[in-house]
Amino acid sequence: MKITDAKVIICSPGRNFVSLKIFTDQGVYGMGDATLNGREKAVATYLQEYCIPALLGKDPQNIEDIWHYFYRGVYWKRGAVNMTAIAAIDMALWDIKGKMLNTPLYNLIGGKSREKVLVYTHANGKDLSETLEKVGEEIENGFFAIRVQSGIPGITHTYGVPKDNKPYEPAQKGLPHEDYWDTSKYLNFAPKLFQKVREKYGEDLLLLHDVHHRCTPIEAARLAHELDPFHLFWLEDPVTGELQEGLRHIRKHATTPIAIGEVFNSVYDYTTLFTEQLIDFVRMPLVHGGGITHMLKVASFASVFHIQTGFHGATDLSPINLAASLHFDMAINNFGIQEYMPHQAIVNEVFKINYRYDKGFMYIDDTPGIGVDIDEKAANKFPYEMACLPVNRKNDGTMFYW
Ligand code: KDG
Ligand code: MG
Repeated sequence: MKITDAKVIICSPGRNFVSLKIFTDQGVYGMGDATLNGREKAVATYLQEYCIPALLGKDPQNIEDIWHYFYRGVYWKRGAVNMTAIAAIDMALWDIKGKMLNTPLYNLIGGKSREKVLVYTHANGKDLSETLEKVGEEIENGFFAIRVQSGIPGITHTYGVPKDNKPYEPAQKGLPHEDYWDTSKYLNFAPKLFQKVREKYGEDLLLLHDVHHRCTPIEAARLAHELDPFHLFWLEDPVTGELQEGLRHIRKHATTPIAIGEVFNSVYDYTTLFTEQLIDFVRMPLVHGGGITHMLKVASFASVFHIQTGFHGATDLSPINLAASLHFDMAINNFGIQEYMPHQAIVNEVFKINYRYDKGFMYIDDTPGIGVDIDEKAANKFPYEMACLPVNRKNDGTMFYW
């Protein structure tokens, strides 16, 4: 069997997505997600200029070998652009294998470990009272795991809270917009928010919160400690994760579970975090983490240390990634939870999906392979529009993490 052709499809139904389609001499093709929010064309060009020419003629059945060809073979290992391109190739190859063997992806990676996938959604409000209302609405929608983010008194616009009641989408057209951030205001407010949520909705709700990389290790330790009484399911990205040792501070002071890694792309980003048991959930998604082949290894490594998965699933990851993640979530033993931010309806005009949400869980059908296809005619109606994630400054103008 041989790869005969491959193409990159860039479209923007409400937001930008990059997809890879790999064709074979057996008439079967595979689909992979290659979307890297705000840097879409970097991955697309890398695929078009360097990866696709090298793929032609290779046997798509040899997924492991092709993975290492693009990981080791380029010499320049790791990095978000590289690992996203490898992920797209890898997903498309697993999709082809499933189609050739006429079986869904979850059967190729161990079969079903469960019948449905626990998901969490987002509840966001411009202030505390609106946030409490939104939590109530999501409970009505059947969710029992909810990520809570709120506007903070004294900060005009906060991460995770949509502007002007629009659907949440942090990337904005053109070059990056500038936001403003104040950690001390946030640290004073966050414990009050979770106290109110618990008072109003009780102990049973699974509560999650995303710090979005904005604390120093010692600030994160204070926050995690002050949130301990509210028994969060997880506290996400309390610190920017490059300094793996920084997580030790949090562990010394708190038992709030920690999720980290949506901006990671390699198992080597996790070695200290795993072996010292500094985290509880792996956030790195298939699409940025080198695909299914690499993430199977990361998940196995994590399982040794009682660490579970909780894959990133924001709307800037395409339906192909979401479907592949759901197969993965179904199959592995140490699955924890899956983030689920529904795409806007217009996205499903382009992507034909095989999953559904019902009462707090996601279900995936048994279409062979990953099971998501793209309608290229529909995709052509939505051309790429440059959009970037914002940048953050402190009130004296200092550049900060977004
Ligand atoms: O592209 C960036 C978003 O995916 C990210 O800001 C969303 O942090 C996020 C989350 O946890 O969903
Ligand atoms: Mg996050």
